[in-house]
Amino acid sequence: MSFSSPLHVGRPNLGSRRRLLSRVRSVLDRRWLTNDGPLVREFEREVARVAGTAHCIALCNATLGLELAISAAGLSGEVIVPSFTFVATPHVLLWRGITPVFCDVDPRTHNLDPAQVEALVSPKTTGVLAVHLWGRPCDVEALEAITERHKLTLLFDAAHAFGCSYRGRPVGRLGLAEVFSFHATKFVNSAEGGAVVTDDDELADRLRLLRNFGFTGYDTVAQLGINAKMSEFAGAVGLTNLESMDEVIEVNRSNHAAYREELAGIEGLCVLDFDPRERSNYQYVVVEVDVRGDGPTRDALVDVLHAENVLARRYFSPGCHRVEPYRSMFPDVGSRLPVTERLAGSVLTLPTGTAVNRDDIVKVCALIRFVTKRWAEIAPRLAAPSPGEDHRA
Ligand code: T4K
Repeated sequence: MSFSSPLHVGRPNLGSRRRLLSRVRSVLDRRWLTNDGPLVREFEREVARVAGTAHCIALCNATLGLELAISAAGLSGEVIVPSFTFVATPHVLLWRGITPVFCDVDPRTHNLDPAQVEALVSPKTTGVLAVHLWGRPCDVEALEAITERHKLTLLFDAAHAFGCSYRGRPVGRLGLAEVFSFHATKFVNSAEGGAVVTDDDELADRLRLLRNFGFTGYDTVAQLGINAKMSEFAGAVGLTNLESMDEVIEVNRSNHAAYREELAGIEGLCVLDFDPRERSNYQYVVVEVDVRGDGPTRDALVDVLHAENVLARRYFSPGCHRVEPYRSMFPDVGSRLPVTERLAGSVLTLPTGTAVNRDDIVKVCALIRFVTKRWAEIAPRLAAPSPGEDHRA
C-alpha cells in the first residue's frame, strides 16, 4: 500500500505550459521584468475581478501583504489574532512592534470565536486580524459588530480563501482589507506572491507607496516604504494559473468528496466540510483525529502515513503560542486557548490538488482504515520492531 514517490500536501497546481512560456517570452521581449509591469497589472485586474474589489495590490508574498496592510491601516498597540494559524499571521504584528493577543477559536469552524474576541478588547487594542482558515470564512458579521462597537480596524488574512464566498459575497470585500497568498502551495499560485484587496481608495494608494519604497514620482520619495513588488515572471505564472482556476476547484471538490466517501464510518476520524451554499476552493482536506479506545493518535497516524510516503501535514501544530518567540513572551497563554491546544494536537491535512488522483485517495484511505482498525495489533510492533517485521499492509 506504500507509494513509490511521495504524495505531498501543497503540490503546486500548474496551468498551461504553452501559455506560460509564451508569457515568459513576452516578458523577455519587452525587457520589462518588474516594477509595475503589464503582466502584474493584468494579474491585479483579474484578482480584483474574482474578489469583487475596487483595488488589488499585487505583492511578492502574503506575509509582506499582511505587514503592509497593518501598516497602511495604522494599527499599533495590541491586535487580536488566532494562534491556530500559520506563524506568518502573528509574525507580521510583532515585526511591526505590535503585540499579538492570541484568541481561541470556535471548535466547529476553527476560526476566531467572536465572544472571546470581545472579551480580549483592551484600551490598547487597535484591531482584529482574523484568518479564514482552510478557506472557510470567519463569522464576519459578528466580528464586524464587535469591531464597529469598539472602533477597531478589521483585517482578514485570506491566504487560504481566494475564490471563496461569505453569504454569497466574495471573500475580498470583507473588513477594511483582505490579504491573499499566491504561494506555490496555494490552489492558485504565482510561485511566490500575494495581494491586498480593498475598496478603500486611500488605503490602496498608501499600499502602492509602501510596496515601492515610498516613491511618489520618478525621483521623489514621500515616506518610508519597502520593496514588496511582484515580478513579471510571478505575474506570468499567476495569470496562467488563474486561467485554470475553475478546473482546479473542480478537482479539489471531487478529491474532497472522494476522501469523505472513503473515510466515512472510520471511528474517531472526521473530515471537515465546506458549506455547499458558498463558493469554496476546497484547497485543504482537513481531518480531525479524536482518539477512541484503541485508535491511533494524530501523531501516530501521521508517522505511519509518512513511512508509506504519504506526506500528510500537521497544520497548524503546535499553535503559534507554543513556538518562539511567543512561547517565551506569553508562557501561560495556553490556558485560555483550550480549543487551539486540542486542534493543534488532533488535526492533519491530506494531499489534494491536481497532482493527486482518485486511485491515490482510495489507497491513502484504505491505509488509514487499515491502521485505525488494526491499531491495537500494529502499535506494539511499531514500538518494538523485530528484525524483518514492519507495519506495512
Ligand atoms: N497566512 C496564512 C494563514 C498562511 O497559511 C500563510 C502561508 C501565510 C499567511 C503567508 O503566505 P506567504 O507569505 O507564504 O504567501 C507552506 C507555505 O510556504 C505557506 O505559504 C503556507 N501558508 C503554509 C500553510 O504552507 P510550509 O512550511 O508547510 O512549506 P513547505 O516548504 O513545507 O511546503 C509544503 C508542501 O508543499 C511540501 O510537502 C512540499 C510541497 N511543495 C512545496 C513547494 C514550495 C511542492 O511540492 N512544490 C513546491 O514548489 O509552508
